[in-house]
Amino acid sequence: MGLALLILIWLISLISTYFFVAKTWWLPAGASAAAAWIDHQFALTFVLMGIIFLAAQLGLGYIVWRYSDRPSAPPVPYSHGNTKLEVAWTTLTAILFIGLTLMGGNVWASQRWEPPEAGAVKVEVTGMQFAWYFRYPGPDGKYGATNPKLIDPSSGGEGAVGLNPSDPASKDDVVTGTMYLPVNREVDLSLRSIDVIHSLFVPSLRFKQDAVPGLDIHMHLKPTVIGDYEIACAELCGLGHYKMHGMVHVVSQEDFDKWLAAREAEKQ
Ligand SMILES: [Cu+2]
Repeated sequence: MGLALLILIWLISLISTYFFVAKTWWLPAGASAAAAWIDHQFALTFVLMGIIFLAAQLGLGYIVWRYSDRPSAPPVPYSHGNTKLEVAWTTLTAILFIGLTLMGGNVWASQRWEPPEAGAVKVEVTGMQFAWYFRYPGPDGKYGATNPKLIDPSSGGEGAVGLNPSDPASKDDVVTGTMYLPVNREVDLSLRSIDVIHSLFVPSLRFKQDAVPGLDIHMHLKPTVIGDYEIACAELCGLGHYKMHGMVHVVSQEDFDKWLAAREAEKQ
């Protein structure tokens, strides 16, 4: 029985380690300025945790076999524990977890707390059950006022985000259901939600941030590769959560300007 358990524990540990090493279910190729940094942080965590996981599970399998109940097994002495060992592994675990948190916090802070580069493209993202809307402030660079009383999700577009048409700054605001971003330009995102908590998740851009009702959350990122990337909602937000899906099209500055000009023209 001890040998069967040893084989089972070792097999489960080695097979699950294989999937991490082979990167079978890994993130898609990174397409933003912070991607390399974030991937490095992921890899560091997985390698350190992987070594500890393997050592612990292989050790567990060995002990289960070595001390299983059979006539030839060595007697197991009663133990009160070892204070020195307990202090040592608690301290090591604390250093590891706090260290990784501080390092990961740096990556996050670079997108959250440090201000975006000057001249960043402003895009406001609004999450609602069950769609994403994207608002561009237009040539004046200013978002028009919104009013919760004007929110009408069934109207789509401007009505869905509650844009107030009587505010002059709202005249040139463009609201779309698909996000366009110019490549190699910093993007100043402003995240809102009109009902429950949603989370804007763009795996290729290594971006994930909650949109919370009542908050205007700023994050910035810089897409570096032209392409079409999938957006998902990463917060279970209701029955239609699974279909709360969208696309980011990262295009050249020229194509972006053309696209935005065409949306402005549609408003006239
Ligand atoms: Cu959602």
